[in-house]
Amino acid sequence: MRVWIALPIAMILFITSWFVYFNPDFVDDVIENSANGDDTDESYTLNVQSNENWLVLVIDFQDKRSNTGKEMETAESLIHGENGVSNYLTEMVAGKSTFNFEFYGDVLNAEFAVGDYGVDVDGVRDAGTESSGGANGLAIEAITQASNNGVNWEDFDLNSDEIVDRLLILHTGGVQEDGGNSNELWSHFGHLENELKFNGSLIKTYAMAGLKSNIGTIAHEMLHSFGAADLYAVHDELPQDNWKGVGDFDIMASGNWAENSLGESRPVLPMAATMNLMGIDRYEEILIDDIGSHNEVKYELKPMSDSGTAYRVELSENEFLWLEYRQQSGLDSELPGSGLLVSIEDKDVGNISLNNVNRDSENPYLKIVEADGNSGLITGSNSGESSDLFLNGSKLGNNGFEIRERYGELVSWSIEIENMSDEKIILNFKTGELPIISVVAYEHEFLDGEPFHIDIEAKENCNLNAELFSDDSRILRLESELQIGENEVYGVWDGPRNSDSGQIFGILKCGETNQLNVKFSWKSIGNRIDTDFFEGTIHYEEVSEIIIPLKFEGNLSRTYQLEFVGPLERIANSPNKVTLAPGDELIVTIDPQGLLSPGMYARGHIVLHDGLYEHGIEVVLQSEFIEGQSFFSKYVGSPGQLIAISLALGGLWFILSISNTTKTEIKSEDELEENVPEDIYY
Ligand SMILES: [Ca+2]
Ligand SMILES: [Ca+2]
Ligand SMILES: [Ca+2]
Repeated sequence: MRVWIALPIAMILFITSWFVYFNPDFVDDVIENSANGDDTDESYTLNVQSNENWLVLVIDFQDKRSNTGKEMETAESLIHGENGVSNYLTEMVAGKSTFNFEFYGDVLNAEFAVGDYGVDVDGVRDAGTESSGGANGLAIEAITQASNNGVNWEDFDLNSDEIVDRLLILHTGGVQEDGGNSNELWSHFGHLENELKFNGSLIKTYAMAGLKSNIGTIAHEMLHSFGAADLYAVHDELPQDNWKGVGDFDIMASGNWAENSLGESRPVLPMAATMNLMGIDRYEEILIDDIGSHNEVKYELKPMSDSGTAYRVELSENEFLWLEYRQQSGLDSELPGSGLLVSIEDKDVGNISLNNVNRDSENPYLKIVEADGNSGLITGSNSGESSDLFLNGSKLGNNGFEIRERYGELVSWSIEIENMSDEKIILNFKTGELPIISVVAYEHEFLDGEPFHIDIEAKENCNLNAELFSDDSRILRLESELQIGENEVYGVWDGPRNSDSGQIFGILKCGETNQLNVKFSWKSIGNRIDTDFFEGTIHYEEVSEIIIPLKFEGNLSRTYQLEFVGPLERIANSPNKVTLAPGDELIVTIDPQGLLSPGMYARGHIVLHDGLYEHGIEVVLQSEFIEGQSFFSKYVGSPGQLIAISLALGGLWFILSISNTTKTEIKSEDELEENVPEDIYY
């Protein structure tokens, strides 16, 4: 090669190499941003709008080409059929919104076979082959083809923020959720790993189901677009829990599987709390302070399947009791029974926008108050039964079925079903003496020697006194001069504990006046974890262990269940359960499963659970090219550094080629570029 060609190119490569070597973060950040999902990325959803407009795309597969035109007809009948999706949505909003569906004219054609998209890899649903891109890849193909053929995306951006809000993709393959094999696709609401942009409109999310999915599943996935969360027990990390969430009472739990006697899909309505999440205005608030002490108010509830209105009562901050008349009629024909459905929603649990709420039956976001008290949904012995509903004459609150808020206070009111007919339920809401104090926090677990403490908010000054009984035969005394506002109160036990856990119950008084009937659970624990962050390196393709040093409070051992959250979940596979004592380290096995390349970061949280206790350790792992601390691995850890070295080698190649110029033909620039040794780093 001639010197005047080779030398400048070599110089550019050396300089670039120098820059990249000393600024590897630049390259690494680019790689990380393009290769990793972000676990803090919140779901993009938009509540139900008064004029809904949905784009429906139908796509077939390379091994299942449609040629009859029947697929569009099937799609039309799923949406517009007598008991189809459109009818479901219209009744769900009690006619308060209109739903329009635009069917894209032709069946779109996916490049690969069903199994290429649907194959599950290492337990990851529909990961797909590398070339197909799995379920996400199928969505991208459908969206791109439709766009190239002239879809006007703005029509489906209902709030004009340039983000497309309503998109349903129906495919012609089998469906895994309904007994299909693992090479088929699970219906889902998906987020595109890399959002698409067409004519200024961003596409971030889509709902996907199959033409073989039932109406309930299609509607369930579409409801995620409105902000509804899954309400079956999504916490499959904790195997002991057989909880069914809210079961057959909500389309977002198992209510999407309801069928009539002919086996036709008849999904039930969402519960009132879910409707509220989706911005559907179908409830009214019962305000206890407005009712005042020693008063009675009657409320009428029409069936939710007949455009009824639900009621909501605040129990404590961000905690609500929901009351709704669910009747086996209309959309709710296939409910387990008819009556007053009572549920408790705790908005402080989980993260709704991450669809991570009903994780743990001990700490639920939304749970049914089962009128039969048999906890069938909690234990998983059934997914809802008619006896879960309250009927004529039932009482609940501080009389009849006890309702306590999350801090153990018995409510200061009661509800009686005075009359229940096919048309309506009449409730009699009755208040007792409304308290001037309220428990706003309490510590339910103690290291040995730690005092019992609660936080109490007072509306007036109060000379707090209480003698509470613990079921391990002890007495806990609380005495404090409470000022208006929040007060920290410590208890004094009359003796050492006689068991590891129990309940404390009794009456909190101000002076001589009874204020609150309380029941606290308590538990003795061996330790708490005090480590919040860990950063380390792992081999990019071999199975390895990370050792996380831990700081503890307390001196004894404690057993934790482990959950891996975020991208970390895909490579961390054990342990699930571990017993830790001061001095122990947490050892986690990492299996990259071919997902990592050198220098990539895997982030996430390791969450340690024990009952209501949850402690997260933020983890940042960087994958290394070569294991160990050899000279090479110290200097070559990241793709940036590898790129730097390849650039330098490229430069060297040009320098060396100078001496051969007399024998070498002149190469075109394209060929020169091809000769830069790109293949070293992957
Ligand atoms: Ca699959
Ligand atoms: Ca939008
Ligand atoms: Ca039950």
